Amino acid sequence: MSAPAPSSDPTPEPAAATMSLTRQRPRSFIARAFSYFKSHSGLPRRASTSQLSRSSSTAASTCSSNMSATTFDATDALAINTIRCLAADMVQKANSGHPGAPMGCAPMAHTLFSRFIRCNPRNPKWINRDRFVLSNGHGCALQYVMLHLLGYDLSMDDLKAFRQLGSKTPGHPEAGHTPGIELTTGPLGQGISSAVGLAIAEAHMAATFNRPGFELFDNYTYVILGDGCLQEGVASEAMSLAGHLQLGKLIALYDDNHIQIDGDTELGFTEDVCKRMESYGWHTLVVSDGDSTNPIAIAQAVEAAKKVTDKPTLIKVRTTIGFGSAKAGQEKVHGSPLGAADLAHAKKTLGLNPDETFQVPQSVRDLFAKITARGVAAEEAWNTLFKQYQQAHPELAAELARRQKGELPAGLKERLPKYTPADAPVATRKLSENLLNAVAEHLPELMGGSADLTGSNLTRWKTATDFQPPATKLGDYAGRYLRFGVREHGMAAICNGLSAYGGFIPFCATFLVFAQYAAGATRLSSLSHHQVLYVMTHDSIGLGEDGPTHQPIETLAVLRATPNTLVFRPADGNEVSGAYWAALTASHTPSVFALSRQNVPHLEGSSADGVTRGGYVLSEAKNAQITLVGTGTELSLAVDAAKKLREQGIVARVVSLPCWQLFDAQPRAYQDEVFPAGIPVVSVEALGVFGWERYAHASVGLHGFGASGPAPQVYKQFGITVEGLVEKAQATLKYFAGKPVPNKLDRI
Ligand SMILES: Cc1ncc(C[n+]2csc(CCOP(=O)(O)OP(=O)(O)O)c2C)c(N)n1
Ligand SMILES: [Mg+2]
Repeated sequence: MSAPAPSSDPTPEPAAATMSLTRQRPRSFIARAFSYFKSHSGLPRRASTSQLSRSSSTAASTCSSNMSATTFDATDALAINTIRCLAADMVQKANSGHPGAPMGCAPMAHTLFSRFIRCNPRNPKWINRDRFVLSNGHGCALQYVMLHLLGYDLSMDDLKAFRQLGSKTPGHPEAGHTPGIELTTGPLGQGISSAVGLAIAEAHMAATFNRPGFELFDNYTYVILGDGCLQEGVASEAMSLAGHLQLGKLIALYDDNHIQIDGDTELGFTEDVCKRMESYGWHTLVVSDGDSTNPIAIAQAVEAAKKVTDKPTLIKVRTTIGFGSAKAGQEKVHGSPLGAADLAHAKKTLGLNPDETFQVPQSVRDLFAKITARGVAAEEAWNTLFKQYQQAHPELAAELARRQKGELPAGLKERLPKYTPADAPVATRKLSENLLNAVAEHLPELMGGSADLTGSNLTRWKTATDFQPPATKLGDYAGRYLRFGVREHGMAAICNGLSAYGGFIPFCATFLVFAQYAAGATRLSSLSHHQVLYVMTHDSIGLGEDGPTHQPIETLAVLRATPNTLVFRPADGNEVSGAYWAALTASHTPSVFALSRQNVPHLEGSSADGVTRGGYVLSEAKNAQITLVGTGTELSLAVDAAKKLREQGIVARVVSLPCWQLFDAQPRAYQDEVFPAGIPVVSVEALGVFGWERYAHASVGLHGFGASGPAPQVYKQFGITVEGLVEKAQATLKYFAGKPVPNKLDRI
């Protein structure tokens, strides 16, 4: 196992060091610049006064002379080791969890929270707070300890209930569940990617609301991330975009411990991470000793990062996983309790009482009380500023307050387009564009874009400005249209970050089939209650010639199966309006719009209000013998099939079911009106039939992948036609002749 290599040359070189703080240099420079602060023994040491003053004076010589004083004392050292031991105690008590990352990352977390992060534990939702994201979420014992010490509503008993049912301290951080947790993390790569969204949000809010003398928004986004996060593709997508967007207030600390579950990172992760990040447009720094309880080098690096305002910064911090444990530096300490003997050993090594658990020395409590007070005061000062802002800019202040409350602008519903059957047939993606053109100007919290399919997804409204660094002259930070590039997964994760920031309704777009590229993040939209609008076009075999690679046969089934997700497949203009309205008013739920490439007629009886109930009767018929149910582009097939059946003396009624989740939430009496008992149901959808057995006795749809060809021919090949539906209806009636028809709504 590679532990931090002791430096062979402890003499700092001021000139080289100064350069290293603004730009990543070859390791030799950096190692020498920071090695002075290193614990050469590899073991922790108490910060002595002489060491501190020496480090401090060296700090001044290695950085620009006006750097704010950043010194640490013995209480800081004790705090860092207390954090390490508390996290290890939590894992030990839970008999499961990850002690290694918290013990290794404690100096970084302490430095950030004690010296940099402005947050008010008494009001975790203060809008201009600095955001902290633990992207290596398996190390969450660390985050819970920090939140506890800072005075968030997280007690010592909550720490003791780590990973237990019903606790505030679940096995990975869950946004909305624990006060102070900004983002759900644990699926590696998500945290850093959504943090890019947080940083975009800050830049946009600042450009929109700040006025001379009123820096309402200037918060930083700090991230700790590990090897796993940097290995994940989603992180590359989002970090690449962050570099392009020049998000200078995004600062990521990389827990460079050379260890992951399988062992040393030598096994499969040997790239030069800093070089990669630099090529993405990031500023990079290296701290060669991240273990020290005198973490001045980390503090200096963060200070240096803050000075670079046109690039995000990655600080690669060399740490030792499980620092203090006898298993330090080994993968064994990644994800198992230390065990009683090793835990006692660690406490002893780190200068704490080996016989005590969950100990917090009074001096550490006192230190954190000061940090908390500083955060409370920071918000108070901001509140005073905001009061003055209200006087100076009353309209902007009211607008900001509205957005923070999550209230939609007055009169928005009236702006949604309405259609009649006399209107010309048009693709539902185009109807979505019409809607965006009608509402986007009046809905400033709407921000998003497409993964390089703007012309296909039709998501850019006529008056949109791109969100771009002003220096590029391609747009500005007040712009609301994001050019995500072909980065579907990063795009969805970024939207989660925008939503988590507050005051936004983010949207993103691609072909429906590529929602599966984004699945890691779309799942977290649902779990974390992020209101993200997914505009997913080319929603069936109806996309035609691009063929089965692009035809989303199973995608809607997955999304429909995901809890807290609204999936809409609207059939025409009124249904598109209904779908958007339902999504805009579902403030804690993501929505997916499955939209067509091909034109649809506006149907008699179609209803925006009906969509908000999930399903409704499009055309009723007395003494009906069969119900035809469809969604999206196939609803008109059901209407035509009903007419054909009528010619044959068979009475059919037609139901539109654009959103299963909303329909399932209706009272049973309403559901019974839509699907009356005793009448067989036949469904039609140009997708896989999976799932339709919930409502239908027979289904017209796909039983395998689609095919490449002009859409009408592809429909014909798979029998998704008026004739195919008529035949299926006839067969269904024949099957049930003289037999009872089971009620599909009867579920135990
Ligand atoms: C997307 C995803 N894949 C796999 C895992 C399981 N997992 C949790 S931690 C981990 C290793 C991560 O290594 P690193 O980030 O270096 O963490 P360290 O061991 O240094 O704490 C893995 C594979 C996960 N949480 N998320
Ligand atoms: Mg690691």
